[in-house]
Amino acid sequence: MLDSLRVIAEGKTKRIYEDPGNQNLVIIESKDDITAGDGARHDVIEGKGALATATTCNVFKFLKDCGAPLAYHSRIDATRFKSAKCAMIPLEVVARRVATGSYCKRNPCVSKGMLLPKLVIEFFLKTSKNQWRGTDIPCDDPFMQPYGDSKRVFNLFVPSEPIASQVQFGSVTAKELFKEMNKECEAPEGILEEIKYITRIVFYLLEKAFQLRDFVLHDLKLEFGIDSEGRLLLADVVDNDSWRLTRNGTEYSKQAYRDGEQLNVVKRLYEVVTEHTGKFEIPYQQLIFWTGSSSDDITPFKDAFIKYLPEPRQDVAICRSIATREIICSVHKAVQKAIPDVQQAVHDIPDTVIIAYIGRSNGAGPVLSAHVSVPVISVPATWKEHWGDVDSSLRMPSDVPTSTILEPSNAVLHALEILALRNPYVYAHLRSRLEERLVNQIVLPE
Ligand code: OK8
Repeated sequence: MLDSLRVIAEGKTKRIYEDPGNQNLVIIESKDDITAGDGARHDVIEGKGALATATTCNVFKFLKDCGAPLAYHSRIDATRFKSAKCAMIPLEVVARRVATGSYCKRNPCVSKGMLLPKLVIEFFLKTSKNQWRGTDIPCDDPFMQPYGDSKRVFNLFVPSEPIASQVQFGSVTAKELFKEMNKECEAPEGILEEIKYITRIVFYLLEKAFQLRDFVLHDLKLEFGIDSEGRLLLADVVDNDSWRLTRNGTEYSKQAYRDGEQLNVVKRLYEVVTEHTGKFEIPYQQLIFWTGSSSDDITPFKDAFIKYLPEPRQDVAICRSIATREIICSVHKAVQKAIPDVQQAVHDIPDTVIIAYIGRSNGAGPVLSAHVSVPVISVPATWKEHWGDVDSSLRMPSDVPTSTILEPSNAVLHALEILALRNPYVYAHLRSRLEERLVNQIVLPE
């Protein structure tokens, strides 16, 4: 059956076929080959193609649930899946949380293993046979360094040499990238910015999903394409060859093969990663807004919730994953109702955080906190007029661990940070916002 399909492209580790049933789709088949050093090392590991397909499909299904724009369509069998037919953008897009690999070669003043609190996003130009648009170049996949603050022009460098000791051997503009694909593109710089944004979000989603399974994602390589309707999509594959990934300091990704690990060990590492990616998920969680009266206006909390957790930008099915619930009940006046209500709500969705927004004597948060085992954040509603209201949730008896936050938006952010500990979707959005104001600092030796 496969023999009768037309091969559109073939690389070292995969083959792309036309889909005979749909001209807008292709079939991506993973092979058992594993290579390193641009083909310098090459082996065949029986079953690697099936592990690569399973990992890619696990990752793409998870990313789809999170609203990422994907070319991925559906799995066919052990080694093949369907994907939207895309004109591929000739870029390898790398996100880095930890300095390693070619990054350290280009930046020798950065020590290997240094944490990059602000994700570094890099572009490499995808080339083959040391050629770019008919011109000889000294290496394949050169590093693209933005020219000054320009988002339009990139100077080209050998990726494995210190940048400081090189003179660029050429340059490429955003427009030329899309010309190469025979796509006329009106705002190529905008597409590159969008690629960076999607890469960041995808990295954060996978970073948290792996953290929850005790892995550390160090870096990640993605590729993008544009489908027949002009949509920018994350395409190609995302498998154990696409990242560096450790657990208890042991390398589990293709880096283990690059480092010379035995093939049977490499296969076992790939099996473990496939198994864990199959368990990636978005948990079902709840944020309760508890007020003491219908006169307590929770609009600022709802606004903050939308600010920190915007609706996904893509038109795809999405579980936003956090159910919000409003409960109006004076704990002073109806304690006999409040306690079973809060206990039932937490029983229904155990992964819950409660914000108690109460005017005057804001003892509701502390009382709720004493009767459930989830975090309760007390927000005194009338502290501006009566500072003394704050005291009623500050000095607590033992075993009443409520926290007190004055600003509604900080209370919501605090609640989301708690939920983000177990929720890749929430983590991705909070982290994206946070990193807008972070910088990476290099400590130079004295
Ligand atoms: C890639 C991030 C890390 O298969 C070959 O022959 C070439 C192959 C290799 O292993 O040498 N190259 O497939 C590749 N290049 C980069 N990455 C690849 N998968 C990933 O990109 O997560 C790599 O795993 C940065 O890599 P760096 O530090 O080498 O630039």
